[in-house]
Amino acid sequence: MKLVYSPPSPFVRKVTTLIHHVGLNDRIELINVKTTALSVAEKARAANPLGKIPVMILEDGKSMFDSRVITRYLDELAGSNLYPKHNIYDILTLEALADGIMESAVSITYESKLRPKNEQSESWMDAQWSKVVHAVKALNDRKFQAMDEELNMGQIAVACSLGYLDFRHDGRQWRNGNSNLASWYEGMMKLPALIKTIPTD
Ligand SMILES: N[C@@H](CCC(=O)N[C@@H](CS)C(=O)NCC(=O)O)C(=O)O
Repeated sequence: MKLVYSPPSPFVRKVTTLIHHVGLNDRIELINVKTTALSVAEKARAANPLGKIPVMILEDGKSMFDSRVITRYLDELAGSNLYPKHNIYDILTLEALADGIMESAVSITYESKLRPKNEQSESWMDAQWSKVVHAVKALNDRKFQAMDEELNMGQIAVACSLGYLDFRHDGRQWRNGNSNLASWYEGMMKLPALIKTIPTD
């Protein structure tokens, strides 16, 4: 199997964390691409018409995306039970929240890094950041029970989303007023697979 990926992407990190955690490294060849909304990598487009990563290419040549589909597939393949049946919808909801944080945070990165200054919209970036703020506050207030259960994919996704905020939006200081979540994140960052996948440019 092959994974079309890029180390800074938080969506990719969900998948690579799972791969390290369950020890599937030897079975997956990594194809590193640089792709953005404004400049799509050929290899990403060839495997996913949307041009987005992560994309898995299976042994039979079929493509699989997006991150939530790949993580479920690999979890089943490895038998790692990171989506336990008894609270699957809580876990998927937590993962969806984390993915939403990533979407808003990545879109702010694109707006601020890819577009010329005079075309950037501060109010649009503020609106995206406001989604992040509300999501982080809800996590801090422990509105999602799956955060405090055995290790699951929702928790890994949340850790990847917060790691991305540190990586690209450090100046916005998500920890302010969210010390409860900051301690939870510190605990998560003891997981070796999360340490191995800390984002880099
Ligand atoms: N919903 C997708 C989102 C993936 C995504 O947006 N990936 C970004 C990298 S962080 C990307 O490929 N951007 C290129 C683009 O938007 O064309 C997932 O969960 O995999």
